[in-house]
Amino acid sequence: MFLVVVVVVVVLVSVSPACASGGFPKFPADACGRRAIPWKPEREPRVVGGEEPPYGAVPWQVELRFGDRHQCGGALISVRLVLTAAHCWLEGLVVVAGAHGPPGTAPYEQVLRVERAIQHPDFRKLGPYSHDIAVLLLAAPGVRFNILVKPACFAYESPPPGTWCEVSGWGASDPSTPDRLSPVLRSAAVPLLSLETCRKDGVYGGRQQPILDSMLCAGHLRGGIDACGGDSGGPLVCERDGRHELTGIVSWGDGCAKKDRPGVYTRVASFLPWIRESAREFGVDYDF
Ligand code: 4AZ
Repeated sequence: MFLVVVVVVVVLVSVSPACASGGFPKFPADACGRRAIPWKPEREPRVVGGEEPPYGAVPWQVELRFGDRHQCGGALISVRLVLTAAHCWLEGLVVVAGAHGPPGTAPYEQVLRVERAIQHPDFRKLGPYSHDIAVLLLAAPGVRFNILVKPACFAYESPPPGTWCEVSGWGASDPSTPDRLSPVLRSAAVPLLSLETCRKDGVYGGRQQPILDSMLCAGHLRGGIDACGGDSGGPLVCERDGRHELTGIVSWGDGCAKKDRPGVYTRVASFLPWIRESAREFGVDYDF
């Protein structure tokens, strides 16, 4: 009788998908971009810096830390690949998945070592923020996915201007103190703007950093809601058919939430061949 109980327990434990993923049911490998925790940030720009989503509602968000210090955001695109901004990268960063509040306080935090990093070779070539993208390879076996920690889908193309997307990060929530980080992850809804609007004279026209085709602007020309210091490298996702696609990476802007100064993002769809090539160089599978 005892033996039967042991066998049953062993079989149950070994087939239970929950056990392989830290207490949460495993999700299929193709389930990128679907959130298990419902969340939709308000579209009215009432709070500079957005709102605090429930834990796990931005499952692709990672934090880049240097020691105990917050450095930047990033986004999971597969078990071992993270996309971030090139200007975020410095040797010795660790990637934290499943983070929410101060280090060590979220129940499913995973601290992951970065095995290799590739900054785009043209970073800063056409202005201080051109080609602001880096791919990080996490040390094997990579992230343990669960319903609160999973990748965003890749955006093969950017949705049209006017589409509402979401930006998230631990960046400042008060633009008058851009160096004071938010203690918790925040997220905000922002509409995409056309390149034409963003290049206007009263916006980013005639500046040291031109708005390149490989950039994307999002936010409100009237100001009030935006990414800010510390959000860099983090995700701008847009929903399509219930899946969230990584459309932009927080890159730069003139201040935060100012009138006629929307946030500028790296346009992820422009870098598909380079990301593929980087994944190949790392020797990891990434089927896109
Ligand atoms: C930053 O310093 C930063 N308003 C990120 C985004 C923006 C400005 C600054 C866009 O990380």
